[in-house]
Amino acid sequence: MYDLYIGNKNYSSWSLRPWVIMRQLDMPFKEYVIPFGDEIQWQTFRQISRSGKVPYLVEGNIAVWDSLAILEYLAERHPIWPTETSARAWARSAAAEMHSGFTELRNRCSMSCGQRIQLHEMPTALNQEISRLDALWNEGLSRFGGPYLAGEHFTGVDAFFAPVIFRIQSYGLRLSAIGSAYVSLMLNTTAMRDWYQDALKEQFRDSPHENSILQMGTVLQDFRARA
Ligand SMILES: N[C@@H](CCC(=O)N[C@@H](CS)C(=O)NCC(=O)O)C(=O)O
Repeated sequence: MYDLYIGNKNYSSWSLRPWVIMRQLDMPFKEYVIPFGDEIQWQTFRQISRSGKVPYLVEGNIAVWDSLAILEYLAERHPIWPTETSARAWARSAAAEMHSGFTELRNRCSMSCGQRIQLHEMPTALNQEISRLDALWNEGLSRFGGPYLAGEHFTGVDAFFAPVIFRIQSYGLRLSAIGSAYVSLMLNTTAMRDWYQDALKEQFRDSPHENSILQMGTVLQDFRARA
């Protein structure tokens, strides 16, 4: 049994990555949600976590932090990465590209699963990242035959792009027909639906996240439970 510490489901993009694959692959785990902005909970959490950040995984006396390290730890025992070598190499490369890149998308389109937002502007750098994302997804889907990015099964690379799936939905970002079909498929997986439903139930609001969204765009709809 694993213990997984995560942030609010509405906002915590990094937490979604391990959670979604652990749920999708039916791994036994207990989740602990640490709401952003709740100082008491964060202070308590910082006493057990080395980085003070979520996601954070504990198994017995072993602790693992950072979403990439957590997936690699789980990969020692679970089918996180594709079995075929070239698919695995591609999946790891694409996941690493997401982990260290797409900063414009990350900064301008803060994850907020339950909201629909119209961005004030679409700078060239953001359009370039969306084109790159679309090209990358098209490459994986055509090379490995879909329906997931590296082939028949939901793997670590799908988990790494899961937060982007919610960002595309929230900000109405436009992709090719193949890219859009992949977004729909992902939104309909059991694990993504479960996360989304939990996110909508959250009544907690974190001012830094809310303010960053208002700075970048106009909120068109908010499906979250009333604060
Ligand atoms: N690179 C890390 C990033 C983790 C991260 O920044 N987590 C955010 C929440 S989504 C956090 O814990 N923020 C709280 C803080 O910095 O105090 C990962 O992949 O896990």
